[in-house]
Amino acid sequence: MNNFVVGDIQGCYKGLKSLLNKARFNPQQDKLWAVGDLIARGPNSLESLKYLYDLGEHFDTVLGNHDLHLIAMAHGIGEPKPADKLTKLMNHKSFPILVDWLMKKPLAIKPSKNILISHAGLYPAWSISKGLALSEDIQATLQSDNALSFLKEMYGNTPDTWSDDLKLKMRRRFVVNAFTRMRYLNGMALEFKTKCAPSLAPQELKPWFDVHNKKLKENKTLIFGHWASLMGKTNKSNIIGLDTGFVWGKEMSLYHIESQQIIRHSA
Ligand SMILES: [Mn+2]
Repeated sequence: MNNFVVGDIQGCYKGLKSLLNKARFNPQQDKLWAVGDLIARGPNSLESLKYLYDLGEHFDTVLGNHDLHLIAMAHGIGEPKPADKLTKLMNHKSFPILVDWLMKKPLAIKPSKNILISHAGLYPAWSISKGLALSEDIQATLQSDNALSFLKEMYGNTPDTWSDDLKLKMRRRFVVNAFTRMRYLNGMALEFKTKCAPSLAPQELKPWFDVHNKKLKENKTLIFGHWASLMGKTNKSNIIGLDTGFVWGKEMSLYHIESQQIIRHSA
């Protein structure tokens, strides 16, 4: 059995299928993991989500910012943007089933002992086990009677810095932002505006993976997506960036866990 981790799919069903064919992914034997942002922006969000759902136990994912926004919209919170091309998905008879399925997914997941997958990365003050515990709280909340109030309170850029003393609502918002929207930090504060590659960023900003995490052991690998302008370049062998901007005409990336090789498919 092979384990593969795919970067941001963003509704690019044909690209996903081409990449899986190139890697000889066997949907009966292998397992596909995803870094989230399964949908939005690309042309085939419905087909992408149905295909991944139909993989059953041979697929798992974390939630990205677009997936969480889809869940919120399914609850009447926020409007779909025309650029997200989600109308067909949201009007389809399977939409409620697909949303229920997504709502059971976590923000962080361990495909094996020394690997953590999340959409945007791991906030540098957190250990992997702390990140997993914080993710479990959000996952449980999404499956509870509090899901609607959580979704309503989820949006916003504050607080920008973690503290163990944050009250529940602010703690959950920070956890969602760190796991699904983080790119740069200014000190320990999340900065949400800058999306460019590190060589072009203001000096005071550091990519999250360049802020030393003294709770992260050297034998641990972090896999993330979300940041297309990085084009996978983190300059660290244990930090694997898989968003390589397929939806923007570049490449879709697939990490084979057993061989540590990356397979790419160009748009
Ligand atoms: Mn994203």
